[in-house]
Amino acid sequence: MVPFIYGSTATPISKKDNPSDPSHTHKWSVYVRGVNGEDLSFCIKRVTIKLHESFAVPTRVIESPPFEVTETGWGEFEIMIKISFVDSNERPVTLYHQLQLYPKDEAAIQAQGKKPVIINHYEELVFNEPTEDMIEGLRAY
Ligand code: SLL
Repeated sequence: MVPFIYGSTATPISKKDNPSDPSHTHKWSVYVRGVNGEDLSFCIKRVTIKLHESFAVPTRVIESPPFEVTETGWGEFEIMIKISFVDSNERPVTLYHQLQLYPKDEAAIQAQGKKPVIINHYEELVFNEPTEDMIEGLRAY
């Protein structure tokens, strides 16, 4: 069993931080990583992250860690995250994450200032027949 985190962090940016596109209000990252930031490449081969179609290149394929996309933008949307494994016998796993730029309640928006909005989901990968390499990797995890 491999515990991991997927989610996003988003920080407001001011126009002068992003003069090329003043409509962009936030800088954000979406990621898949170990619960303490560990590198999961011992079992993850590739992470495909599908963004909203308003992005010039919506599908991002990440073949090496960090399995992460950082962007600037203006809106919230659902992100598809597909995880493919080193062991090709393991079926890829598809997850959905709602990108959140703004805190949920009014009080938090007032208090926010430039603090990031962080939404993390904790999940576990269960491999029925882990390979020797994976067992070795898990020992180090
Ligand atoms: C909304 N349904 O209207 C959502 C869509 C899309 C956000 C949000 C694009 C950035 C760029 C961007 O931030 N799209 O132009 O590269 O709120």
